[in-house]
Amino acid sequence: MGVDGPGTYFTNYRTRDEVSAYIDTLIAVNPNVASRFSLDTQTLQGRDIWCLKIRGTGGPVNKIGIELEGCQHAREWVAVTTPMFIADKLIRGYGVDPQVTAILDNVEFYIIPIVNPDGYLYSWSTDRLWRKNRRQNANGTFGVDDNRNWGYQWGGAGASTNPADEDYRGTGPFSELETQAMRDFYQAHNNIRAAIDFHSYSQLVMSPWAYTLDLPPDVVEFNQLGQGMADAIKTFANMTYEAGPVGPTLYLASGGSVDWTFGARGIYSWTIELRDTGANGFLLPANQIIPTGEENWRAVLYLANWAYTTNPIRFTPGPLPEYAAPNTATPLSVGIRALNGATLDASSPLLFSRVGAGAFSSVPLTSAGGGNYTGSLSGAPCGSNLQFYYSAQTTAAEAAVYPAGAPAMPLALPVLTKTDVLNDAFETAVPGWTVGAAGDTATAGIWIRANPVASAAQPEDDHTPAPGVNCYITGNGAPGGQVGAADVDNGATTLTSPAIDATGAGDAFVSFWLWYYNDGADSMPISISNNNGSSWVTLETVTATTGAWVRKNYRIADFVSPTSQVKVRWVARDVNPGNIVEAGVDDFLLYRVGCANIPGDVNGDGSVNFADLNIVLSHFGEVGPGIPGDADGDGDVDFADLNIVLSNFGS
Ligand code: 0X9
Ligand code: ZN
Repeated sequence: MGVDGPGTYFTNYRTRDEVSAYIDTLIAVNPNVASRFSLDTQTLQGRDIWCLKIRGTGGPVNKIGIELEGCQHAREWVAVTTPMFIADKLIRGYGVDPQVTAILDNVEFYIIPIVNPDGYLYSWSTDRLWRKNRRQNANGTFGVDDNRNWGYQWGGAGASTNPADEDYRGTGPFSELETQAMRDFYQAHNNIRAAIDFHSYSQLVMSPWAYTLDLPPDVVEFNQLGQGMADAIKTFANMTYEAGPVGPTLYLASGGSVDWTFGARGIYSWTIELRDTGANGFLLPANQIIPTGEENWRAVLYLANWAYTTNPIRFTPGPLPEYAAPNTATPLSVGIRALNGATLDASSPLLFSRVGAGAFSSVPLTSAGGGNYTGSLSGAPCGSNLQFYYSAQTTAAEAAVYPAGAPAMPLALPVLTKTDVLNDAFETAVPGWTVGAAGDTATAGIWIRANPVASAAQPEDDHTPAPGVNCYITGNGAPGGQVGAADVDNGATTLTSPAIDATGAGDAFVSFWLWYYNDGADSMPISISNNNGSSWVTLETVTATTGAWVRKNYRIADFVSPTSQVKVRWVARDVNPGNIVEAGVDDFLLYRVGCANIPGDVNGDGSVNFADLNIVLSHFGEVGPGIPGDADGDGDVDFADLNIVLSNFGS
């Protein structure tokens, strides 16, 4: 043995005394990184529950913790050898393998190879297939299942009330000395972010919950990490371990460590069922100790790398308007939470903002409960650009910003007035919409304004949120009809908007929500006219099936110059009568964005006041393009500009 390697230690299962001797051997390999302590509570039979602590000598003083445990269930001997194998790799790899060194300089490991020593000894001395601890129950039977005795959702599904059963839950939450010891250990080590409870057998990598089939918060992260560990396991000997939450993957089991550690302490917690899948079951041949250790070592490396390199703070920004209204506060909301056992410093979230360039200033965000925060951007002049970002930190001072590129790449909101000229959800008849045009020959699927009836090609619901129900659609078939029911056949059907006034301050846009389905070589031209329909310019020719309502948005000046007689039309057509063609249009909007043009409103905030006067005076006499205060836009700031501001003062 010694520094070089474990020798023959992992060629066989080991008694508790041999495990203890090997813990001493490992500590002797590198006493600077490895040490042993016993949990505060001993077992009923007076045995210590040992913890092997491993941490690097470099890196930050405050490291996150990862806990690995085995042998809540006495007969699962490979769940003792596997955490010991991982301890061996960590201790011998420190200062030798750069990856291990980096991990141990950032993560301290707590390895508890025998949670249930009384049961483990009994499985060696008397009953190889003993599972529980060795408590004598009131009715004279022996053993409580430690992995049904933890205090989160204790006593729920998949835990027996019968002391004779293998999954007996005990007389109350944490009635057992082993689970008490573990609970107190976690409470004394609040840096622990991730934990793996090793069991055998079935080859599963399982996350919370075990007490319910409901999915936990952070299910996305759990699924990614679980699959990542299973993939890492596979790289060694191509063994398949299935990943998923305990309940759906295995069975419901309440009162387990995986639920308490996550539910009560926020730790990213796992139950790994080791080899095999049943050929040998609990009696796994000793020649599988090393390969089982190797493949799970890879899973632990994956988890540890993630745990210390991934910032635990997650921001979920609320919806933003497209534009901020000038001189009006813009409310903001953002969800902020800490993952992976970290705790958000509830008073840390800040909103940083600025108008245009310059320094950001910050104000605290206000907690709205449930991990949601609110804030507000101060009103800014029309035409300016609001920039902002969020920051927060954990109680361990891990800081994060959103967006991640801030402050260099903040969020931005243009400050402009948005004016709806025609906003038509097609719920009621608005005058001027017409169906039919010269050249329309379709014999079926003619545009109608209606509540759509689903087919495989047509939506059941319009786009407008409830109570909205109607849209324009290319015909309705009978409910439950075939895919081709009332689709467009034998030519074109044209929907045309009324003439709309797109003139006025700012830039005019047309937007709407579109549904399109086409299984052949058909296409739907969408066109715009600025002369009441005398001539048309194509906005887009849609060919691809959308399969959903999609938003379309066009700046009118990119196609035609905006006039008071702008029209839009959609020509759904079926060139080959055998094809399926369906189209829908909803939530039509013609709008303008810009700044109302008040003479003398040189800062564009919608009124002429001392702020404008001040701008003119402070730039008085300057010459050049775009000088602030150049009210008449003639390239200098002079008495003509001052006169414009004064004569419109107060408007
Ligand atoms: O039933 C168990 O405790 C575990 N399976 S085993 O065959 N090793 O006994 C699964 C445990 C799932 N995790 C939790 N319930 N915490
Ligand atoms: Zn087990």
